[in-house]
Amino acid sequence: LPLDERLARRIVDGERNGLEADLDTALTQRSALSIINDILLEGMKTVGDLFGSGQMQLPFVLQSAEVMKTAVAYLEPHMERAEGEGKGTIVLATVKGDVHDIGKNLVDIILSNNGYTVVNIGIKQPINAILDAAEEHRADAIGMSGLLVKSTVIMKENLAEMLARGLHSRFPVMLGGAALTRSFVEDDLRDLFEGGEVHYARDAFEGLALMDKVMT
Ligand code: B1M
Repeated sequence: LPLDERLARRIVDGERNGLEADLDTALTQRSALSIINDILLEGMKTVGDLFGSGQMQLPFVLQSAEVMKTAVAYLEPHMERAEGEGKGTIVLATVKGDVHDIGKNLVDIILSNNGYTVVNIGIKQPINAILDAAEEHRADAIGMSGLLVKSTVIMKENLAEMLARGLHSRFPVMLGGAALTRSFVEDDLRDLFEGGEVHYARDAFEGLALMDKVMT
């Protein structure tokens, strides 16, 4: 197989042997970010399709996710870092009940490489933990990720909780993850979050652009 296809295949098959060597070769041809976005994420998409249609079982999805994480960790030192720092602090979490963190961690990498301080508190985080971290680190914004449909409900509850505590005007919120839609966030949730700021980011780059806008 050609290198690109072989790399995507490694994600689908959860095949780690020889991964670093292939990544090294790929790095001579394209940027680390392009390897992630244009090759590895395509593999992850195939995994999602196969799992969704019942052609792949969960333990294999987990293996694919592990290879994806290994690849991202290997590529991270090769990513460009933009000049400047101190653009702001954001607390990032995957919401309560949700373990998916590959996307959240990509957002972390992209923001960290572009001048933000990211406090990544991990997966399955209840709103209390998110708000405690935001207070403790004097965050300028809160980012919540979630991939399950039920996580969209949790996000809504989290915003309601922020509103109830009067914290909506203090922390702008960015939401992301595959189960969300732009209209759900920008129409439904925004209506609920009156007096606060809630934004949708389709991917890590939109997340960065959004943060740059929110912070100015
Ligand atoms: Co799960 N899973 N999974 N899974 N999994 C999905 C999400 C699913 C769509 C698969 C499917 O059915 N086709 C489905 C959800 C269905 C639904 O809710 N309607 C699903 C399911 C059902 C489940 C379980 C319930 C399965 C089970 O146990 N029976 C279970 C849930 C456990 C739980 O959370 N409580 C489960 C478990 C797992 C694994 C553990 C095996 C593994 C996760 C490993 C890990 O993350 N450490 C896993 C995986 C890998 C997937 C798929 C295949 C891939 C997800 C992924 O990493 N994509 C996924 C299929 C899919 O998404 N279509 C699926 C790559 C990643 C980069 O994309 O996270 O979307 P994503 O991030 C994007 C954007 O969304 C955005 O930026 C990123 C790109 O730049 N973004 C943000 C994300 N967060 C952001 C935050 C921001 C801004 C942008 O600001 C804060």
